[in-house]
Amino acid sequence: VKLHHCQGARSFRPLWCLEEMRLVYELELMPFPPRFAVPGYLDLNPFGTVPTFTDGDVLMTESTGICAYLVGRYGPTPLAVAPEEQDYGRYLNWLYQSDATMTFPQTIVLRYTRLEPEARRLPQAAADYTQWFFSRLKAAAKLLGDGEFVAADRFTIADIAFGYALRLAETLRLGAFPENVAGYWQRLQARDGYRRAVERETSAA
Ligand SMILES: N[C@@H](CCC(=O)N[C@@H](CS)C(=O)NCC(=O)O)C(=O)O
Repeated sequence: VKLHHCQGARSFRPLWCLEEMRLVYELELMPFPPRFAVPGYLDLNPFGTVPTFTDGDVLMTESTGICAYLVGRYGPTPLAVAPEEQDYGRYLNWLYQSDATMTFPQTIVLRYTRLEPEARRLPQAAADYTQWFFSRLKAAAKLLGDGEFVAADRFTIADIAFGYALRLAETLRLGAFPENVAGYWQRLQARDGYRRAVERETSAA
């Protein structure tokens, strides 16, 4: 399997999953944004975004969807929660909300504080979407409670999905996390799989 990745981008989710599962893979690290920076990239992925993941004829472009593919196709693994398990719904909810609710507002902040040229920056949009993120994070903190992981009392790809949203917020220096979320994020970063993913990303860079 092959993963196209840019440093710090959402493609870190499948990279982390590949490392947690100890699968063999090829990593292509590209400059950001690849749609402009990598000639021909749009022919591979018409969205021009990262990740792009290929497995033979399979082409995928959604970071959390790729994690779900990996645990389904290359499992069984405790990283997946099965439909028979009590926390299946909770697991799916965290999987989806981690990108749609917890990552999306941050991309607006990123764009209008850093990626756009000075003249097109929008401090008000950045401030509003930072606030949007923190009100969602407050709700997420309530759902997490004093749990060690987000679902099923074990580390799963739902933690990878949510963990990346926290990684991005930290990179963007959006502000302090609620205490239980801060402790949770520390625990995730102490994992061997997380560290291997960071090392692989760093050495590829
Ligand atoms: N929902 C997609 C979003 C993918 C996405 O928008 N990736 C960003 C990086 S985090 C990107 O490639 N942006 C560059 C662009 O839009 O050209 C996912 O979770 O993978």
